[in-house]
Amino acid sequence: MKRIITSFALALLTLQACKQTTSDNGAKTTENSAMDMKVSGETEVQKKLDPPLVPAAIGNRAAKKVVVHLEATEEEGELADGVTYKFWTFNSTVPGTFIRIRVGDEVELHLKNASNSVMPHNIDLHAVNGPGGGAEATNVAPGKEAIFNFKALNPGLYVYHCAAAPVPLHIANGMYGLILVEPEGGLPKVDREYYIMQGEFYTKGKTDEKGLQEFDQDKGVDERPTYVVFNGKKNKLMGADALEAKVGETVRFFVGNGGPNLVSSFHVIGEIFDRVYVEGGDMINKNVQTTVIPAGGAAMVEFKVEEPGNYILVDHSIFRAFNKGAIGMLKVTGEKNPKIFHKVQ
Ligand SMILES: [Cu+2]
Repeated sequence: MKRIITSFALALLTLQACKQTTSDNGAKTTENSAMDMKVSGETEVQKKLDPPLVPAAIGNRAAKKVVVHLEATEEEGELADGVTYKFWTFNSTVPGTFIRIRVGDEVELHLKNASNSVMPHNIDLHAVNGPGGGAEATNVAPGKEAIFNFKALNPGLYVYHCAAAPVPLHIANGMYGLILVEPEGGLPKVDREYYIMQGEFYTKGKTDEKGLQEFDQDKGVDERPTYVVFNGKKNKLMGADALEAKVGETVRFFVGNGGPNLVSSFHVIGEIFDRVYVEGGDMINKNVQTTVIPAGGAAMVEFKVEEPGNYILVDHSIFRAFNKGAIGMLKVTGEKNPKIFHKVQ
């Protein structure tokens, strides 16, 4: 009897020692074990791809050192057809370049500020454990470069943004993006991945008023955006820029919300999210119609496309979609499937 009790106590102790969080997606990393992970192999220089594209999946590789280059820029671009705006960006796109690493990776992040910038900029990555998410360490004057190192301890999909003063202005002008920290062993394989980030813009002129538009501080404070958009432009992901998939494929959207003010109710008309990584973390919700994405937050949504057609992406706070620009399209091609969907008359 004594021996049984001893072995039971031993088993309990072992269980305690191995305590770890096992998430729905099979991630088995604790912050402590991530901290102890050694990096190995060749240093990777992260590829710069423009949204809605993302770097290839990490898969099963070991933790390594990754060098990320970002450049803060201030440049004019199109906010809507015939409407221009002086955007502040990371790597000349809104949102900025998608950063893709795995838990345990050591990142050497270079933030350059373009020589023709007027303002200092920096970066706060929500994936970082450390003061300001790196903001103080990267405050950089025009023409200069700052470098800081961090180790990714927590898997998930995280927002990064500029946090230079005045913070709301830097975010309102488009300085945000996403960083994905994949769990050990990677994310489940899917056929397509796309990067979508919502943000609001506050202009002096009304929605669609032509010409170069200035930032409107009062509208910003009052949370009355002139534009709510995906990927930096009204109706950006429509027409030639629509996303694509084929019947039978699985699709994953990395969806972020830069804000600066609004919470997004992300929805795809005619589809149901089979899986949502709630708030970009480990928890998975299934069979979701609309997912809430807070300002400064993100979510991963996955679904299989069963029927050809045009599927419309919206913020289901619906005036934002049809009047202010938070609308996009996923074009699905392939064989019709009358068992799933057909018009009778
Ligand atoms: Cu900035």
